[in-house]
Amino acid sequence: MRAKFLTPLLLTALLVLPTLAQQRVKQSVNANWLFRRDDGTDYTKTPTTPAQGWEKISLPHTWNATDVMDDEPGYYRGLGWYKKALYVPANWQKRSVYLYFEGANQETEVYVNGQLAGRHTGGYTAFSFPVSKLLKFSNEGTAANEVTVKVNNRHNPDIPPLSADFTFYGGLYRDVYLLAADPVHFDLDNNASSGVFITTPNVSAETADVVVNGAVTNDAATSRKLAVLTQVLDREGHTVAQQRTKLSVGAGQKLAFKQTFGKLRQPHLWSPDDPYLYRVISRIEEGNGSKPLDEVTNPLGLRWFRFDADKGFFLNGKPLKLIGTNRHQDFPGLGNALPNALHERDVQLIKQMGGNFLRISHYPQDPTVLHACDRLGILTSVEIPVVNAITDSEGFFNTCKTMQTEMIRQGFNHPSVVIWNYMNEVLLRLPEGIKKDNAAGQAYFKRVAQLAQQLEDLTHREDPSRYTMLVNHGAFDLYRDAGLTSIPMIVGWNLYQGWYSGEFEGFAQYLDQHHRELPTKPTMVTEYGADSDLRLHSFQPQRFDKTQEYANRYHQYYLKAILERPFVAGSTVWNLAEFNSESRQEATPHINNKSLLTADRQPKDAYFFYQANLLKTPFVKIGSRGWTLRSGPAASADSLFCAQPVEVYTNQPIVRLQLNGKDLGSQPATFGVARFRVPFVNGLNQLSAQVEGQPIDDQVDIQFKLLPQKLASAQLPFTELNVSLGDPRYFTDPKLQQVWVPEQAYTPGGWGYVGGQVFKLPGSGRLPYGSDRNILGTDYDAIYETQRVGLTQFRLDVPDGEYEVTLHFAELEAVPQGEQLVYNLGNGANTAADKKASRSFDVLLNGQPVLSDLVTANYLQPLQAVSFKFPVSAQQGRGIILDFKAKTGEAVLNGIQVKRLY
Ligand code: GCB
Repeated sequence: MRAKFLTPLLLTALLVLPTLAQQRVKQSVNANWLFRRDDGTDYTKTPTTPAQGWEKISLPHTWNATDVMDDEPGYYRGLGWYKKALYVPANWQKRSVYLYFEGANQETEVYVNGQLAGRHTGGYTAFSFPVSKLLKFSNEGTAANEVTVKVNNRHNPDIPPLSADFTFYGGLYRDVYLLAADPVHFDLDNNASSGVFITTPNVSAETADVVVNGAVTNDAATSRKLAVLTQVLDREGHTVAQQRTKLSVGAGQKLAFKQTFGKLRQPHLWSPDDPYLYRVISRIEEGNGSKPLDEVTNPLGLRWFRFDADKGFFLNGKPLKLIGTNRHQDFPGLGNALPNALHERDVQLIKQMGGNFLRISHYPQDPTVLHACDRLGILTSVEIPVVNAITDSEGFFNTCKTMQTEMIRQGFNHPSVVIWNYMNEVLLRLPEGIKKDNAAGQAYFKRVAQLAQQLEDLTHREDPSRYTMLVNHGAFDLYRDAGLTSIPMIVGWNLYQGWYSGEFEGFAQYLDQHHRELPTKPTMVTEYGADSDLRLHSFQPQRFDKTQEYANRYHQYYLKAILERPFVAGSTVWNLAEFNSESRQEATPHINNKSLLTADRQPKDAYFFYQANLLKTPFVKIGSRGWTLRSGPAASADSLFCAQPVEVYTNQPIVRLQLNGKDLGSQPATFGVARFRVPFVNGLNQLSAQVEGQPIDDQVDIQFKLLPQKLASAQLPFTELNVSLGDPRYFTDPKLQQVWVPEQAYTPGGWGYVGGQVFKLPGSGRLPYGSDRNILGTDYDAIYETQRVGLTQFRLDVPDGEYEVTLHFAELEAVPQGEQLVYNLGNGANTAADKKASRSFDVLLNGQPVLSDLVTANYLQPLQAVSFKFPVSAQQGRGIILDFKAKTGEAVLNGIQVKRLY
């Protein structure tokens, strides 16, 4: 049937038809569930009122919200049971009722009244099952139906991801819905999709063609004469086009329909700056439209786009550099079971950063995410979780294909989606016995390429209008030789030069290599990032020191290199926010902190740096917001300030800075950053930044603990000192409001160590100092991970008085762990050859032995934090002297705190 086009005058007059009550009903059923872990019982058949061992919960829920943060390696990966009493109204008896799950990780069986409704494999896509035949309705004298859901997050070699740098939280962690439709309805059995698929084969500034494909199911007992009415509505609700298609659908039949809306005039285009959405309402009618039977609504964004190997990305005919982040779907304390508002908040944060792109990594996420992207104007790529490796089995191949199909069909109508991706760094972890250059390796690479090709072909069949992408780690030849750079339409690179290995410059060179060697292949930088633990700071940042300052330098280099290369279509920072990766150790165990935001979504300086470079409205922010408790030595023996660098982020040319009302002058901003040296004084430092000619400014209050060069200084009376040994970094503890300063050598009148050297993990290719192991029994891993080895004294020439001294130790030389779990994207980097420590030493405090025979057999246990607190009196101007007397091997010290009591 031909589309009917309406004149603008008529359009404004037409409003949406009223929705009728008896159409499709969809209601969440998240409340009042019961949960228990596996105890060997089959709970599909047990009665509804379980007495013991069941926990009352509501959805979304995961059973791993807390065990992923404890000191026990691993987290529960197994079976969990959910039960719910479900009341279904009597008037649904003749309707088609479905249970719809937005996602459950990762193998799910759903039972209704003890009978299997369906099974689903894979943790990140939605699924739904028809349940009408299994239900009891409330007029049948029975109170409730019992829904039992069995969920398993065990490792299953046939289900991706096999391994990855994130946590595979188990549970019913997304919303569950009950849906009741007329027996005549839009297809409800198509991979939990909406059953209606919209494409926009031709869009220009002048006209747009819209095609609607779908299917109508007739589950009624008789054949029906029907019509599908589809209306395209603008944002105000005016109908801009509509079309009615007649269908005769036999009993039990499913019939496809297609509606083509040619040449919609002057479409209001969708773009990041103006994410204009139309709505497409499709309705099944019977008898001249008087009886609507079913209705679905889908978003419609009119835009066109292309990727070019030389010039990057174009949206609506104009070049647009795609800049944004990746995202994981977890939050502290909640695991992956987030309320929708937190999903949406992350998309808002990308928008507020000035970003226009989100790589939804490494798996499809809650439907809220794509809705928010459509609405806020964030372009996206979505991917299935084929990460690190594949299993060469029919089961694995089939699961991947099902996942890809579900992902595409479920996300099909979102205008924000421009790319479907299907692999991430698939050659990072070669399975047992497989080497790059052995025959098994060659056979494996061939299978990976076959799977990639199958997913590529499937994606083109499912959705020829989007681009495909395959994402690799920075091993160019490996992926090229395996054929993986020629299969997808876009090659994504995850590049960490200057982090896992090499120097920053290697990043730019790598991009240029891509352009040179794959001149026809569009590319994106799909990941780049550096760890930054907001508590750690350094003025001599080094690779792998996890300080915010190193991460700042990293991003400042990378973004510039990306923007300078038009052939790079876009980039996504790894990662928007810190996320849980249970097997990670390092300064904050279980957390990957390569991010622009902390786990609870507080901005790091790098977030401001992106704002300064991306926002179009005037912007200024003083960096160090998360570093409002600082410390440092006075500039000289008699000065009362300490000059330290502060970065101000702005998109304006010049910034003026004031400290406590005193002008510190102006600095030009280069690539979004103006750099100052601020003479911090003891106590409160109020910094304020202004930009000329703009009504914007910014203020930060920083508390500074000025350390006198001579501890007996009358002007700066000694109160406390916290020193991290073997460490050039500052560590601020926001909870205890304490600041730890880097170690220094003792000088008379001052404080510091005597003798020894900085601990360095033997054979570690990338750690500049210290260890990256989880130190048990503490939240202050960073303090215990560094150490001075072989010191003979630690001295403080404090004035006479009463003090408390706390010594912190952890033995860092430890036997190797079974598996090195932390990601290693460098070249043979993390090959630390651990050895068993052999040391024994005594500690004397002002001549008194306070610790005798510290050995691994007593307190000095490997990777275990231990601390000792001692009261001490400083008398006759002798200060505090700690002597470290080694009997076997060398003495060590990880941290020291000295506090004046009175
Ligand atoms: C990667 C992976 C990502 C990791 C990241 C990292 O390349 O794709 O899953 O989390 O590196 O931080 O090592």
